[in-house]
Amino acid sequence: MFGLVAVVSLVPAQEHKLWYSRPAETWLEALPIGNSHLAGMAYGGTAREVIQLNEETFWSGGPYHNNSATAYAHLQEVRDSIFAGHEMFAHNTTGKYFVVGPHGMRYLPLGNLTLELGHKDVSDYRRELDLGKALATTSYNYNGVRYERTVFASLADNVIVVQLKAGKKGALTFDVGFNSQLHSKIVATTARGGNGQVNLLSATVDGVEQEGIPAGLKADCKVLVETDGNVKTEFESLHVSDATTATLYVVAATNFVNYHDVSGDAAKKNKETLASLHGKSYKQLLKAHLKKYQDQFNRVSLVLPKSANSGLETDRRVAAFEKNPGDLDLVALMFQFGRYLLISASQPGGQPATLQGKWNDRLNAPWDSKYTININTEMNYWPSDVTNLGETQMPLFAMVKDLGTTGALTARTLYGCGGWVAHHNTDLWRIAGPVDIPGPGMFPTGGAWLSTHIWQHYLFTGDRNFLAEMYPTLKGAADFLLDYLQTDPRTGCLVTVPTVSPEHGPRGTGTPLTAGATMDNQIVFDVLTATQKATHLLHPDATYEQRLAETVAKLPPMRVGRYGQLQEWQQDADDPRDQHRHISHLYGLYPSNQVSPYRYPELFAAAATTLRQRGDMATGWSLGWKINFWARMLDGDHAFKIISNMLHLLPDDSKYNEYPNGRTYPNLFDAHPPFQIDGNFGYTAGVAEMLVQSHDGAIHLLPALPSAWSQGEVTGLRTRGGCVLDMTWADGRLTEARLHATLTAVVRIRSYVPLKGLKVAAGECPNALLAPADVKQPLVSEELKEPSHPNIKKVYEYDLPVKAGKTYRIVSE
Ligand code: FUC
Repeated sequence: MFGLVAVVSLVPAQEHKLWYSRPAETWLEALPIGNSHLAGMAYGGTAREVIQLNEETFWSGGPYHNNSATAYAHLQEVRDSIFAGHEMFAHNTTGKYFVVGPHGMRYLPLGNLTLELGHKDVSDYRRELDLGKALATTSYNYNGVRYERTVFASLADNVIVVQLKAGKKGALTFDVGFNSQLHSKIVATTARGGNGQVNLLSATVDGVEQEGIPAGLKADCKVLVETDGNVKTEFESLHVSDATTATLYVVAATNFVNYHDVSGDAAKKNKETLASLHGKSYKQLLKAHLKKYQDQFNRVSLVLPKSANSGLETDRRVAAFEKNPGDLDLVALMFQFGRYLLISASQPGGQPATLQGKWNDRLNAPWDSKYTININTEMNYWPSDVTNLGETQMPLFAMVKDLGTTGALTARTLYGCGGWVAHHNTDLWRIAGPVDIPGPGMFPTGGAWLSTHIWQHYLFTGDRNFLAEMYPTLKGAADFLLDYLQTDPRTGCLVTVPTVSPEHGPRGTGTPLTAGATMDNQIVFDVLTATQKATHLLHPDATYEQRLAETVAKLPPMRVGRYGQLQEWQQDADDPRDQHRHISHLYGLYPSNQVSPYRYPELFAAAATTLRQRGDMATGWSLGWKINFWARMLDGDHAFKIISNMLHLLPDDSKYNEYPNGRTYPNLFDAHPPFQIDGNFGYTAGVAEMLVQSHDGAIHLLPALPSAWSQGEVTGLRTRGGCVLDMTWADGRLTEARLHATLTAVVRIRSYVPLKGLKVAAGECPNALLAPADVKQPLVSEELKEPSHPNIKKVYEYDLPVKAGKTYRIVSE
């Protein structure tokens, strides 16, 4: 019973809006807009509107590297000491000779656009962010007049557009200003041009030095004001009076060209952008923005039932969820908010999303608002492919390519290795050496982890051109590992050394410094097997492929420890009472596919034990990871429990003592706390992972649906193997799915309910893009062996031959 069908939605797509009945008082109540390059936080003020601004290339410092020249001479003694069980010696030695700084530059705020309106005692106030339009609006009555304001960061044109309107002719009077926490110079001008008066506010903002790296960047921000009223300059501001409508065009740029070139001309770039907008009306700009935005956003819809709380304003809704988690529409809103943020923070040609996306108002942002690549940056991009926003990952791939160059020098200088390495942080300048202190810093697989995204993107798209383009970078990550791995004299296995399991050490050694941490073994497995497959596909080379395969065969197997846990380290030294936020050794469960329920139930059971030991509460991003973990544990109810733990309101960081479990701010930003955007993205990826999985030999429909989500519809999720999937379910059972193929192949479908008229699957997975991981048998003692686990339910599997461009309807029996 399958064939071609028209694509019609079974349930009308739901409107998704954040809304509030009062202006934002704090930054965490303000609403984010962005187009990757520019970002803004709109407060919706009436006496005074503030739009806090960021420009994605505005960072401290300038081109530099942090490759320690003193490391290599001490590498062998560090390795020997770890193998001899003297980890503290390795810790101190790497602290002295490897992690020598600089420790990374920081992402800077640009400044604030201010509109002094003087409207006090307003009524009928509402501000909202419409996720369907990427448009923030504010409206209210003042003095008998209705005022309306819209703000958007155009995805089509490189500009933030602000429009103010008065419901009565000539009732709009306000001042436009700019201020910055950084040293800045502001000039307001009005000049007669060929097309009437040109009203311009121009600001130049100085960058800052950090750790001896001189400021290499300056920002330029220009605000062009068009209005039917009068404009005159007043000191450093523009005074608009007696207007009915005013439109502001905000552009910003720096002299950044790339990580080693800062010879750009910021003011010239802005002039060119403003010139490119010339002659385009507000309506045209909005239309172009909507087209580009909706082309991405509308690819996926998720409909879950509403409840009586769904009509509450957004922060109250979050607060109410804790007592009544029946507001499933909030779950869907939060899912789409993650997609909105990803579209707004990361577009081709731009920089990747930082720890705060592109939204940072602090001169000294938490962890410098840089790229923490021992989990956080990777998590930012987990929703990219599965929620059908593949292009948002291009900035990440561009950064990984850069690291392939900067990290080659790091690999050679610190370790005498080929290929390239990056540790646990990087920044705009693409540093690749270790930072901070050895515990987090000595993580030589940050770059390797990023490289796994290349292969995953290929699995989703089957795009050989993309793979060919990124192949040298992927291979470079593998080549580094081939050189870096050492034979562990205690086991004969090949291991990374020195290394850490991110930010966490085993009992007894006093430091995370170790050899062959489980996460590393899993990452190395992924990078080497991906490189072997990519080589075979693109540049067959039997000798190299064999070298990769032989190395993989010598990696340590995963081990199940004395408490039934998956071991985080080679030694059985996990503490079952330890609830550390990093659960790095479950990288193999998610994002990787090395802990298969069907192939290795004992590993699956051990991962469940580890997850239970680590508990259900954590920092924001760690909760984001746990949603994905429980989805991969095929336990929808537990995944939903973690979602519910995330949907606890934290009104502000200053209220943390009153709200110790608060993990979501009033504007739906995720709270570590402080604000870190990775949790938002982890959440969105996690919800997708509950609805479809495609990493373990089949496309698994509704693998982890919570019992409370008994009814719903999702459209447009992507799977590995190039399929786009719509599904509806009722009474907790799949009723119908539509599969849109983008590649011609045989796809294997897995389902908890029997499906009508499909050919029952036979033999190994017929589709290489869906293939499971072929990991080694885990080491587990006889008494800990679990033949099965209650989450592993009976499944039905089918093989469906599909043609690119066609749609297939799948119906349950
Ligand atoms: C790692 C995490 C912290 C935080 C920081 C940015 O150090 O352990 O929780 O997310 O990155």
